[in-house]
Amino acid sequence: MRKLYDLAGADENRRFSPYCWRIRMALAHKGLDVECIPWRFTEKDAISFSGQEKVPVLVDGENTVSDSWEIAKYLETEYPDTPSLKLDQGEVLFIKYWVETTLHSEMLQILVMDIYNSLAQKDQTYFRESREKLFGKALEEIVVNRKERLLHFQKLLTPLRTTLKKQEFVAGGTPGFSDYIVFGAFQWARCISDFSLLKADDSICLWRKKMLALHQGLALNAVGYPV
Ligand SMILES: N[C@@H](CCC(=O)N[C@@H](CS)C(=O)NCC(=O)O)C(=O)O
Repeated sequence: MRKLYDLAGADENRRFSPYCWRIRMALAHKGLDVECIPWRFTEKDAISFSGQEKVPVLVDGENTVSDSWEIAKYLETEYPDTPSLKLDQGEVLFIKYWVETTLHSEMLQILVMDIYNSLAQKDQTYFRESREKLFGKALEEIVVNRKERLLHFQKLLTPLRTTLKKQEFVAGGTPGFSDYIVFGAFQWARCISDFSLLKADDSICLWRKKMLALHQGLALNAVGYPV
């Protein structure tokens, strides 16, 4: 059986990694079954066989692949007869870096306390120490101005919003890995926090609804908060 090491909170069914979500969606896109194994930040030993310390890690028969981008490329090469993730368009890489450097970082500063509060106790110290070092302040201080930050975040979404007014999905008429990359970020938020990132009339909501419903509601049925 194919296995995916997947970040979990105190509740092992709360799976909230944006990087793991892109891969879960990509596997479903290709119709590939997977067993998702709950993994906590401090369980580095459990994935040491992959030669690095982060999830997602995919174990597919004899093959072990880590890093969501490498996994997506692996799936395209290894399963050429399944629906394409449309990785061959070079722009996907731009989406990846835009999401990772801009969206994730803004979202983290909005959600960091919600993440902390949802973590298994053994992960909380590690998470607090590593993230406070990253931002140079206490987690509680990072989120104090999150209402103002939200307005800035919603502005950052303008290119996404405008694109989705003109086409059904980020990748065009049908979803591709670009959609899963962007959606992974929104699903991260939905699984960990009840804080609303989008206004109800934001056109991005329509796309998010479609993404939640894909693959028999894979993302919609996950443990999380209503959007
Ligand atoms: N570049 C990696 C990033 C993966 C990543 O950052 N994963 C997080 C979970 S969302 C992680 O495992 N972090 C471990 C840690 O912070 O110690 C990818 O695309 O897969």
